[in-house]
Amino acid sequence: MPVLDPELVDRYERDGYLYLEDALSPDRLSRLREVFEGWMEESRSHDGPYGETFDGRPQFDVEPGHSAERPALRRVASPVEVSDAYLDVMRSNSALDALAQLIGPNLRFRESKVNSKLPGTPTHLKFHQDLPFGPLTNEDLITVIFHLDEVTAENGPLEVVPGSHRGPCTSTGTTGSSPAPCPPRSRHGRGRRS
Ligand SMILES: O=C(O)CCC(=O)C(=O)O
Repeated sequence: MPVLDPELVDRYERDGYLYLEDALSPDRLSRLREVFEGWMEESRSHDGPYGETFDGRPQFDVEPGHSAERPALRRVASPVEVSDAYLDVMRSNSALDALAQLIGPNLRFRESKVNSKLPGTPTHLKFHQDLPFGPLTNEDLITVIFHLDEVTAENGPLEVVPGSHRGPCTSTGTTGSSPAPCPPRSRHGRGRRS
């Protein structure tokens, strides 16, 4: 079912991103926040990465300087594996219909994570392109980000470069992992599906 009007579809194709307001209800947002706060509490009893995802990565990762007194959980890998609230949002949310409209209805879920941007922490998520950092081999992919807190200019807002999805692909920037070389452009490329 189309949920985006043609002007928004054109904007997505031109800029490479869309901002959808009120994508989750306040109830669902506060449930996600509550679960995250529980994880933050739990992290007090760990002094390094802990837990394990189905594919063998640490589930919970903490900032350098994390302690029981000042817990600093910076990332939850695959929260959908350990929380019904996150799983429920992944399975059903208003962005899904928009995704189906933009890249086609035969969607496959790839991964989920929570990035927590705590004040004054040493972890910096610098400008990067996901293609070499995934690394990804196919451009028929959309990242959906739900902001759990109010986003302000001061609290580590996501910034985008409109149109940069058209290239060039650069392996610069860092998320703490090494980028792969830019892959050749996929056969299908990005574009509207009929
Ligand atoms: O959390 C953010 O603001 C950006 C996340 C991102 O770009 C990434 O995880 O690749």
